Amino acid sequence: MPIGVFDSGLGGLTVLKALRDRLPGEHFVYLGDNANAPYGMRPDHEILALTRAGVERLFAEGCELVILACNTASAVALRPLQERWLPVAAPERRVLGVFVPMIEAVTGRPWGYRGAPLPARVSSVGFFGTPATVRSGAFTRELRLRATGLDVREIACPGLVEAIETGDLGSASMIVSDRAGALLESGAPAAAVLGCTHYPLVGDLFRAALPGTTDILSQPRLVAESLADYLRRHPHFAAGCEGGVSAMTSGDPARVSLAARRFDQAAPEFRSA
Ligand code: DGN
Repeated sequence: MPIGVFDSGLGGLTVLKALRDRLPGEHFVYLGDNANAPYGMRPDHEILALTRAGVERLFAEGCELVILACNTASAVALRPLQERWLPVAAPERRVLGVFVPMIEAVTGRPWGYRGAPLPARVSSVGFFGTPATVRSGAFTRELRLRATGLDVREIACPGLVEAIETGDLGSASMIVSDRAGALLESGAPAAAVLGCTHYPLVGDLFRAALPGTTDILSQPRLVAESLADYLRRHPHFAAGCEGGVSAMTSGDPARVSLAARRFDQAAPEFRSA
């Protein structure tokens, strides 16, 4: 059966590309909620309702496993969906987010670790995200369950998604250097997470604004590695159909297909959800 990939819009194509590169034998169905994007400035109850609707749409496409490529949806909606909705609505299906692979990379131990919190692989980490993701505090909360003595600093980057979507690199550059400056006020962290689907698209700006000693973790690559590992442990969610990709949007398919090529030259043609 196909694997669903949900995003608020087109940013999740960065994750989809890494998934396709790492798992060429899988079939992915991508759903971008372009009609309602961006999510980053929305209240939590809207993000939850929209994410649930997106997951239901992907379930209707036959996906039994859905990845929330969107950090905002992962931060705000994943736990409520996994804990309260899924066990009742579709107990045999799974929804995974993009935070777990980052937590594993920072702590240096697997998600399933259930012992007492231990010192992490790194001593300090900076996390850049949308205002909704940072407001949720989900990254820090999940880390603190597993790691002691870790200096975690979350930095919201309002307006950065919008600047990237409109191709306004001047504004993007100003926002990145301002926000990196805010992070560096209390010293350079050992690692930094670009915790938004869009930020890897301006990864060079973050690289230039942060010292060379700060290790920038690549979320799309880590998410793809983590999914490959998950499928090894849960083989019944893997393949069973030919490798490939299809894409749906809640927005205007022609316009979205055109915009998608700006994110990824090889982006698939979108159909209406
Ligand atoms: N996909 C969102 C995220 O990763 O946080 C960014 C776009 C948005 O909806 N704000």
